[in-house]
Amino acid sequence: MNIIEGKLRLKGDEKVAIINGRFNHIITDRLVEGAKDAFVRHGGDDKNLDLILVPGAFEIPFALEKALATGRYDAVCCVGAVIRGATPHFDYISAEATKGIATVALKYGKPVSNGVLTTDTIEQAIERAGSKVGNKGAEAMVTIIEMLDLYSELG
Ligand code: INI
Repeated sequence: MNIIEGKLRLKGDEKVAIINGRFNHIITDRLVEGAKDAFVRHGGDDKNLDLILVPGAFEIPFALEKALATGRYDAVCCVGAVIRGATPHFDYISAEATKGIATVALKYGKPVSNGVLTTDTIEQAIERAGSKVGNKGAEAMVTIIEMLDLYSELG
């Protein structure tokens, strides 16, 4: 059986954007840090990494659509934090962000990852933004790196 699987390697010339929904920026700033660190550690060039800021997770799919339409990016890593405790419309925002990211990604056929935290409490968000449960921004960037390699394998 032939197994086709992306490797965690970058050539160094990949152009990647991080889109960050700034709402709950105490958390999302840490996700951006994690994503940037993962990009550079895997051989990405800091000069090829753009950070696009939007007000909240709801706006991420709109910026994603615009960013991919420019043709400038090989992949986009989306990060944000939707926290139920502080969000009466939690379900609406998290569902729209998730659905929108997937819809736009399918339209452009480029690697896109969803690093938008959806948690019940701020404590759970902190745990996923560089403490007990790791950094979901870093994980989202690693996903992009694997998918970039897989897409180049698949041609
Ligand atoms: N946006 C988030 O990213 N996370 C949240 O927890 C949140 N809360 O709590 O409301 C949030 N709201 C803003 C939303 O994403 C939009 O920016 C806003 O509705 C304007 O369109």
